[in-house]
Amino acid sequence: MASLLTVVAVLAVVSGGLCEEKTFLQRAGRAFNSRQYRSLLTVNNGEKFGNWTWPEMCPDGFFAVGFSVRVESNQYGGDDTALNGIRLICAKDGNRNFLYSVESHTGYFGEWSHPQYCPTGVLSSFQLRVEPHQGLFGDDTAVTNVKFRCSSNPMLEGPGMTWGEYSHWSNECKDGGICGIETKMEDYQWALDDSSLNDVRFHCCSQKVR
Ligand SMILES: [Ca+2]
Ligand SMILES: [Ca+2]
Repeated sequence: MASLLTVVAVLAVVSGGLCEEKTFLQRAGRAFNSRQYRSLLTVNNGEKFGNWTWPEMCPDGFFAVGFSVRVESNQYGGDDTALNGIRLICAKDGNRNFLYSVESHTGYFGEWSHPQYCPTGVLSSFQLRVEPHQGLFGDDTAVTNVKFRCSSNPMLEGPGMTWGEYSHWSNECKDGGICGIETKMEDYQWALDDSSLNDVRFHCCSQKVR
């Protein structure tokens, strides 16, 4: 009996290890942009530089369950950009071993953070922290951080910068969850003042539509 239990324990360890190694995570890009969505979640404190770029959607049946951010550290006297991008991680039916990511157009500065996940459920609303325009000779950064609320209620805050203020919470995506992203991005300014990410909006998909 002892040897049988040992075998079971060894098998459990081995299969656990294999599952971790087999986690599938692939960028979806624009491959699933024909997915139907119900609404766009927006906030009203986005900055004015740049243009809306392109949407990227999780595949049908997938919803965002986590995210990471690309953030440039404090450049002090140099040109700061703070948040450069947000990457949504999409899962289907709570299976966290088979994932896609979407991010729309992201900026060129900083490092991607470790992903943060809802313990259960999906991302359902967000707040954006934005530093207002710093004037003609100031150093603009625009979006500096983001928070998401999970459908299971926990709130996740990115490891962004503390400049500026948070918006109100966006509308809540009920009976489904966040399923896509589109960024408003200032083009690279060469030797001038970069702000990178200026605003973001998220697609809200219903659980039922396939
Ligand atoms: Ca600076
Ligand atoms: Ca700047």
